[in-house]
Amino acid sequence: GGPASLSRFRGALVAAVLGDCVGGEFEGAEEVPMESVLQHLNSLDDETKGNGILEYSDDTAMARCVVQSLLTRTGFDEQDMARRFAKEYSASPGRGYGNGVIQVLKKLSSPQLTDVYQPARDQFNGRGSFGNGGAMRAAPFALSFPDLADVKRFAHLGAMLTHSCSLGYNGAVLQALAVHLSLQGALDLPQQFISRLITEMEEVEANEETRNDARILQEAEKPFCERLHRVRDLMDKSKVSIEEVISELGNGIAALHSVPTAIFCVLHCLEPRDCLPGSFGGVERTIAYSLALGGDTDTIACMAAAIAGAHYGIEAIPQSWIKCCEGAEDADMDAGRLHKLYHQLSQSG
Ligand code: R7I
Ligand code: MG
Ligand code: MG
Repeated sequence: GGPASLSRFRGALVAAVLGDCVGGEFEGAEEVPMESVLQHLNSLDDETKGNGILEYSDDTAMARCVVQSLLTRTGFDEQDMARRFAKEYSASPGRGYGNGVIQVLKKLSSPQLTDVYQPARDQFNGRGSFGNGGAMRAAPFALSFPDLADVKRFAHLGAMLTHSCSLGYNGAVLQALAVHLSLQGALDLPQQFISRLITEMEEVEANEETRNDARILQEAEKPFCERLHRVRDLMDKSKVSIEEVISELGNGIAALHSVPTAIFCVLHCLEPRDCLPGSFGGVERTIAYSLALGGDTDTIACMAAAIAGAHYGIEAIPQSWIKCCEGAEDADMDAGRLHKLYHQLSQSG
């Protein structure tokens, strides 16, 4: 489809759910042989095996809250979004939430709470969380707001409800920017895509909070920009090993060690790869490759798949995968609603 087509919206939101559901199998595993990944993915096609339904985790649970809030409020409403996070957590606390964020979600359900951003600020001795929990649910911001400045602003604020460290919320901004650009067709020119992300993040990271957090955590002055340069260097190499990707970009639970990694997975899988079946389309390649990195597989696959899905569209997603992932059909319906909101906002803006 063309820029911002319905197929791209559906592709992005559905693929994100698949990445989460399918990636859950290997979350936290240190080494994941590609053979195990392909075995797991092949079993999705085999209905007789009766794999049952793969459940989604906190990644999708929170993204669904973001979607419902943006749709119901026709835009960003921090009170409403915070309430939905809290309600979702108390209804299904067993979705695999990060250890720290649970405290925030409990505090957010208190009726006495006046500032919904305060619980997040109290995390980790007042420094805030740098986990990837803000980034894992950032795609819906790109699918709601046509204007780039709005995508950045609301992805930032949406992440701040749980992640007040710049290394957390800037990861959410980067993930939303990547989905935004992919939706416009920017992955047709991968070199320009990565350059564009670097240019945008130069601006996003040009402030006191980012410099402070980076200094305290002993990172480069503009941590995400530095990582995106590493992504570009890896893109330029003719051969890249899994070990190299992990050591250069990471596969961990910090946004800094997972959002640039997810972006690399998408870029690396734009073309067929020897290690992946020739029958795989782009979304399948991206998810398979993300899982083979090990570590925070559900989240890296979820974020990479959202970006890839916005590029390839819904046609690139196997029906059999949709059928065995909890919440995939819902995501498809919601994508249609977000597509409407997006085009409604682009006419009024
Ligand atoms: O970021 P968050 O929502 O976790 C998301 C991850 C995804 O992989 C999900 O799939 C789920 O498995 O969890 O939750 P947080 O608790 O805010 O952050 C995750 C973890 O990062 C924390 O439990 C800490 O171990 C670590 N972390 C920090 N550690 C030290 N200092 C995050 N921020 C800090 C910090 O400032
Ligand atoms: Mg999860
Ligand atoms: Mg995870």
